[in-house]
Parts: sequence; C-alpha cells; structure tokens
Amino acid sequence: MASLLAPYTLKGVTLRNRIVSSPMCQYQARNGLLNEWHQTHYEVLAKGGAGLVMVELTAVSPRGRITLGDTGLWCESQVQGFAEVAYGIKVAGSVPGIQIGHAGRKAGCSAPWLGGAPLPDSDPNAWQPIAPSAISFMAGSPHLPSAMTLEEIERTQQDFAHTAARALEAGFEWLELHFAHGFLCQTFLSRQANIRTDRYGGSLENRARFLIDTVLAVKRVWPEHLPLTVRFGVVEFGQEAEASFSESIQVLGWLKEAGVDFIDVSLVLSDVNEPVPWAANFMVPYAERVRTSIGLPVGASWLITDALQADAFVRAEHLDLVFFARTLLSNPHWPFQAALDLGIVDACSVLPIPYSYWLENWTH
Ligand code: 8CM
Repeated sequence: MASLLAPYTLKGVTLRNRIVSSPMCQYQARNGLLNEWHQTHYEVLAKGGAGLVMVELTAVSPRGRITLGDTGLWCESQVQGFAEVAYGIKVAGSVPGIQIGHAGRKAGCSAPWLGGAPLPDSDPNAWQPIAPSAISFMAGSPHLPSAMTLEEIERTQQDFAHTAARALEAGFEWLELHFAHGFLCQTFLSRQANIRTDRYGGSLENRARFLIDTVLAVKRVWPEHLPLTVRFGVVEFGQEAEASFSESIQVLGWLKEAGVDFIDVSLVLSDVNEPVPWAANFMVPYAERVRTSIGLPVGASWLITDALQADAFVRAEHLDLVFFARTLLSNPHWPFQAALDLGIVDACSVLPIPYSYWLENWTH
C-alpha cells in the first residue's frame, strides 16, 4: 500500500520514499557555476533521507536567470559542478533531480534578501528580459521585457533541449521543466502576459504551443526510461480561478500526449497581486483533481508540513509524491522525524547506515 515512506517507481527510477526536496533557489552561483555551497547543501538534504532531491531552478540561458546568483547549464563548462552534486546526492541514497527553466519577464532582479527588484539600468550587470510580449510583471513598471522574435522562441526551445542533455550528462535522473510561477513558459499561457498575434498567441492552442514544442524538443534528448516532468501552475486565484483551472486541465492533457510523465502541481503567479489563499495543504485538492482528470501521477508542495497529513494524502491517492521546501530547510533530517511521527518501527532506516546504526536505539 502507498504511504509517505514507501518506495515509489516511475519509469526506470525508484525513489526510496515519497519525500521530495523541492527545488529551492540558493542564489549562490557565479556565472551559473555551482560551488561548495551547493555541494554541501544538496548532500545534506540527501543524507537527511529524502527520496528525491531536486536541484534548484537552473537557467537554460544567461538571460533566463532570476538573479546573477542563479545556477545555469547553458554551456559544457558548467556540467562538471552539476555532475559532482548529482553524484553526492546519489551516494547518499537519493535520486538526483533537477528543475530547469527560464525566468522570462521576471529575470534580471536582485536576490530576495536584497529586495528582489529588477536591477536598475545603471547597474552594469543589468539586462533586458525577454517575454512573449513587452508587458512587465509589475503594472506600470518601466522595466519592460522585449517581445520575443520567432527566432528567439525557437532558440529558447533549443536551449531547453541542450540544457536537458547536459543535465543527463551530469547524471540527473529526474527532469522537471518550470512551467509555473509567472516565469517564461507560464507567461506564454497567460492572456494578460501574452498578447501575441502569431501562432504563439491568441487561442489556448496557440498559447500552449511554446510549452508543447519545448516538451517535444526536450524529449528528443531525454531518454524514455527517465521521468520527464513539469511544474505547472494550474490555478490563477481571483475571479477566474475555476476558468483558469479548466484551461490548465486541457493544456495538461496535451502535455501528457507530448510525453510528460508526472505533474508537480503549483501556482500561476503571473501577476504579483494574485490573491493566493495561503493555508495549510491548500494545493492538495487541485493536485488530486489533476491526478483524476489527467491520469498522471502528481505531487504538490506549499505549506504541507505535517507528516501524518502528508502520509494520509499519499494513502488516499491524492498525491503520489509530497514536495517539501522550508520543512527540509529547517530540518534536513525531517524524513527521520516523519518516520518517528508515523510510528514506523525501524524509523532509523530512513537515514543512511552511518547515521542509522548509531541512532538505532533511539526508539526503544
Ligand atoms: C525560485 C524563485 C521563485 C519561484 C521558484 C523558484 C524556484 C523553484 C520554483 O519556483 O519552483 O517561484
């Protein structure tokens, strides 16, 4: 029977449990390159017992970075650092995953702890973001992205494919494309952010084309035996929440046909003023509806912090995997705590042997 601490297999990959360390930007890279910070950060999460450790949103091109500190895999010289991190995750017993994406009109900002605002034009490091249309993510902002040409659209899809190929070369076994949170792919779907009049704008089919073409381009390089997944913003809260969810279901059906294996169900966040009803576990009912309507396995995150509830969501088949971010940041060994909370007899076995051996007598 499925449970939070039971193994999970998707295609050729088996996770030791259903706890996922969600992709969390560290903003500590330089020129996209990983360093000691990332190496220890991801190893600690893997040693803590998570089944899948996702490396943070990694840019497919320099202009696709949220900040100058984003990780990137847009050239061969960046592969080695990722290979070391992927290996460190794997030897600790987790499956190494990676989220790749392009920040679109949300690119070129300072780190959140420095305000998160667009870098001023006077900053020598500032760059102009690209987006489906020249519309800012903050109404009235002078920080406008340039509208992508058809050539830029095609090149960006290729950037996704090349980055996926490098992620594979680095040893990652689970790939997530970022189709949420108001970043480039999500804005193509948005009627407000995308006012194009060519084949990438207008009807839902046209607005979804960029996402589908991107999946097809990635599929040409990502092997069939490894999961190809998306983080998808399924609902835009506000007056049109249900309408946005219905559109998402249609697009997710097309993405399934294009070859997506799993959906990490998340938020739209195209507009900074979206009235998100933050509450414990609030995305789970949406994830369950996606699972039932689309017939693909799903995961969700956002304010899921309680082991018993997370376990109940898996047992009820509302979620296949549970993504944790701040819960694992505050305690990377939380999977062990979850096993204790769930009354699992050999709770220590969640951890690698050099830890579990010494902790063995903890529970009795
Ligand atoms: C970073 C900043 C903002 C976001 C993000 C990330 C990283 C991963 C993700 O979403 O899924 O919305």
